[in-house]
Parts: sequence; structure tokens; C-alpha cells
Amino acid sequence: MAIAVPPVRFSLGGQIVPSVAMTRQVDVKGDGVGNLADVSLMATAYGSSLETAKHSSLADLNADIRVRLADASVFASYYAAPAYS
Ligand SMILES: [Ca+2]
Ligand SMILES: [Ca+2]
Repeated sequence: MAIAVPPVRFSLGGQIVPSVAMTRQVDVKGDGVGNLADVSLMATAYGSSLETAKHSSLADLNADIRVRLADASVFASYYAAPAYS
């Protein structure tokens, strides 16, 4: 299941270009459903940010470059939901 995250705005040479829509997969392990396999990956990355070794962008479900409670909350909302691609 792809969930929408806030749009990313880019700037090139001081000129702002249009934002880009992004989504994240709750089924981070890719086995077809949000389940304990995904929780394991999220737990490993929990508390990380982009500059830390344990960071996983897959676990950063709200795309704020940190893996925190907000990401776990998003995951909990979709736990056991099937992944459609
Ligand atoms: Ca999964
Ligand atoms: Ca996050």
C-alpha cells in the first residue's frame, strides 16, 4: 500500500521549481502485507536520522528523514493491510 507523504520542494539556483508528489510503501519488506517483518525493519531503524548508520529511508514513512514515533503511528494505521502494486 502506497501512502502519500508531504510534497518535496526543490530549488535550483535560487529558483523554486514545482514540488514532487511522493509515496512510501508500508510493506517495507515487500512480502505483500504490513506485518511483523516490517516492524522488525522499523525497530532497527527507530531513533535514526539520515546521518546515522542504522537509518533506513524505507522506515521513514512520513519522509522527514528521521524514524520516529510518527512513522510507527503511520505503520500502525496500516498494519495487516495488503499491499497492492
Ligand atoms: Ca511486509
Ligand atoms: Ca519519519
